[in-house]
Amino acid sequence: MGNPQEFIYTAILEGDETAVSEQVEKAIQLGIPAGVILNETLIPAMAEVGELFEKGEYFVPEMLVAARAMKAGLFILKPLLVESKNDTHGKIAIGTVKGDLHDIGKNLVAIMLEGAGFEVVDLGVDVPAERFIQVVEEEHVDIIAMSALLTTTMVNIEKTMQMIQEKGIRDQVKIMVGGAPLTKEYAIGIGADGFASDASQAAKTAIFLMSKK
Ligand code: B1M
Repeated sequence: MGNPQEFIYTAILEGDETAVSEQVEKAIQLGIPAGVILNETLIPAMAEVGELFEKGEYFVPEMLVAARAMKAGLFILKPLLVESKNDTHGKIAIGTVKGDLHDIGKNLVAIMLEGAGFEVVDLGVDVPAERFIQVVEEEHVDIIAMSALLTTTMVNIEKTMQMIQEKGIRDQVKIMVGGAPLTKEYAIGIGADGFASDASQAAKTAIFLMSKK
């Protein structure tokens, strides 16, 4: 018999949502920490899905079912990853920018931010600049967190920042950005206040930005 982590890995590659749920439950029962299941199994399995897509062995439908399977696992892990919400650090609106439908990384960042004590307003995917502006104006969020997974949608982070500047509300909000194609240099270049390469780093970055408000 293999261990549940091997089963989870294979089940994500096969897009088998039910098997992922069952094996994640089993791994938890065996005492494997949620962070280990996430970082050593779910995330590497998705990385392999990306590699198979690049090699032309997987196509969009396979990526889609793998993503659904990963989400099923994340759903079970979420309560274990979000530990305490008692100490509210501030309010953050998070979204994947316009034109971009990738939400697993963004969801993971939202989970970690909640776990770090932030009130999180999740705007979803394909979020236009106007919607980010609306939450700054109407919900007075402290931080806007923008995610982009495609080189073609990174530009919409810059466009959103430009529109926030033009609206005259840039000094009301801190802006942090992230997503696989982004770099710290890019974030500095476009004038973002913060960048994080992964979800736990994102929570640290947000706490740091609140200390600068
Ligand atoms: Co797409 N896709 N996809 N895809 N997809 C990638 C991103 C790609 C790298 C695959 C590849 O070629 N290897 C490639 C992008 C190439 C590029 O631009 N450089 C790609 C492509 C090309 C496409 C399409 C264009 C394919 C097509 O239609 N021909 C299309 C675009 C659709 C669109 O968005 N308009 C497309 C579609 C899809 C699906 C819908 C099928 C599905 C997404 C389903 C979903 O999210 N609900 C999908 C998937 C699953 C992937 C891969 C395989 C996995 C992404 C993922 O969830 N990773 C991906 C390949 C890969 O990443 N290796 C790929 C796991 C996740 C935990 O990691 O999202 O990186 P990640 O998030 C990390 C960090 O980046 C960071 O923290 C997270 C946690 O550690 N982070 C932040 C993310 N946001 C942050 C924000 C922050 C801070 C940190 O602060 C605000």
